[in-house]
Amino acid sequence: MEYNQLQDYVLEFSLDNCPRGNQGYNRVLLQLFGFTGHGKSALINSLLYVLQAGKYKIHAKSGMTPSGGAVTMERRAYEITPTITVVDNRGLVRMTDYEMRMIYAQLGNFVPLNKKVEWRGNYEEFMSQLEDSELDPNYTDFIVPVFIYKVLYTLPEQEKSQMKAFFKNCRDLTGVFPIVVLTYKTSGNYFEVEKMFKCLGAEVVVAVENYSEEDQTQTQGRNTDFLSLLKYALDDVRFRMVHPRNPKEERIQRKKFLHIYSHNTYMEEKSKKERFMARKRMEDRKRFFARKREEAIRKREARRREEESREREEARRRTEEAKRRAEEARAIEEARRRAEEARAIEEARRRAEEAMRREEESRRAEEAREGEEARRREQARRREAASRRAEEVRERERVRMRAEEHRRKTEGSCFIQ
Ligand SMILES: Nc1nc2c(ncn2[C@@H]2O[C@H](COP(=O)(O)OP(=O)(O)OP(=O)(O)O)[C@@H](O)[C@H]2O)c(=O)[nH]1
Ligand SMILES: [Mg+2]
Repeated sequence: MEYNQLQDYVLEFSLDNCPRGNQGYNRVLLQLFGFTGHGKSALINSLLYVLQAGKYKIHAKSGMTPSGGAVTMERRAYEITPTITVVDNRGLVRMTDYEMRMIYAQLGNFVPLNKKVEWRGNYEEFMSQLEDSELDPNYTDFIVPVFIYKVLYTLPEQEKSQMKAFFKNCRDLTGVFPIVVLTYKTSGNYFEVEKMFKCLGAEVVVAVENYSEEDQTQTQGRNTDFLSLLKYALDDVRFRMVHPRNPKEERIQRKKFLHIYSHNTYMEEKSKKERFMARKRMEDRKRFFARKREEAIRKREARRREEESREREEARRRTEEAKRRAEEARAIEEARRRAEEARAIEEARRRAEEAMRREEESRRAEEAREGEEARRREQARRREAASRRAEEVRERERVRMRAEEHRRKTEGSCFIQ
């Protein structure tokens, strides 16, 4: 189909022109879903830019929050052709049960438009909100789910099965597999991502590069991607409108689905919680016994350590005692040795004194003997001197007598003459 034909097809599509007329539907509602920041609002701006001749305008607020949280918090509808309305739903952060429940509630048109979408974690609150939707029931929208996914994002392995289940639930809820729109077409390998979604059950995958304030240059190829997306959606509507439909009945079916889904997830959550609590109780009990066992081991260990330390103390005390005794023995031995030494010294001193005394005595005796000797010698000398003097005296006497004799003789001779 040529570009202009494609555009006309989209712009001129009317539910009234379906084989069985509109069957009670008055608009095609493209319900946009997906993770936050993947380009849902940007897609609405791009669709309006492509379909309404004129300048690029921001209709749906698009961008990034500094915290990485969602920009679109309200469920808002944008009419892009007289038949097609696109709904910018609140995006997913994580595919938790309660976020998914709210996604299905939005998808089933049970959450009011233009009001802040609150994630209801509580089952009862969620069910009451579901009932509130009966105040203004909407069963004239022909719902087409459209899942928006950024090519650059890598879906964690464990979320792939959740995604598959999500697609199946979308089909059960709306009667059609969601059309997958890959944004950021030129920034990543969208063939690979397309393959992944096809493997997860997606029937139609369209890659687009969204327009933005910074990037408004329209090309035929780029615009064709957006128009093709709309054509796929309308073809699907036309395909389903071939069969007789009952919008009220479909709404009831959607509500039943939501009831069952919510109830099942609630029961699952409840039994998960119960299993968790039972496991926790079991673990608590295990922990309690383990703690008791540990305590007993700790006590035993403490007792053993106490015993060991007592034994060590006893050994230390014994060693100390032995040391003390050895010290005492050594001290006694030392004292004995010292006494012995002192005795020996005393003995030696005594002996030395004795020797000295004896020496003194013998010296004195020697001196006495020598004195005696000297005295005797002196006496002998004196006697000798006396006998010499007596001899001398006798000699002198003899000399004198001789002299006298001589003199007398001399004198006698003189007289004779
Ligand atoms: N380059 C490029 N940027 C895109 C594309 N699609 C969206 N963006 C940018 O991605 C950012 C987030 O886009 P939004 O449209 O706000 O995302 P959202 O899914 O509406 O996010 P929430 O409202 O937070 O759930 C914006 O800055 C967009 O300009 C795309 O195809 N290519
Ligand atoms: Mg948004």
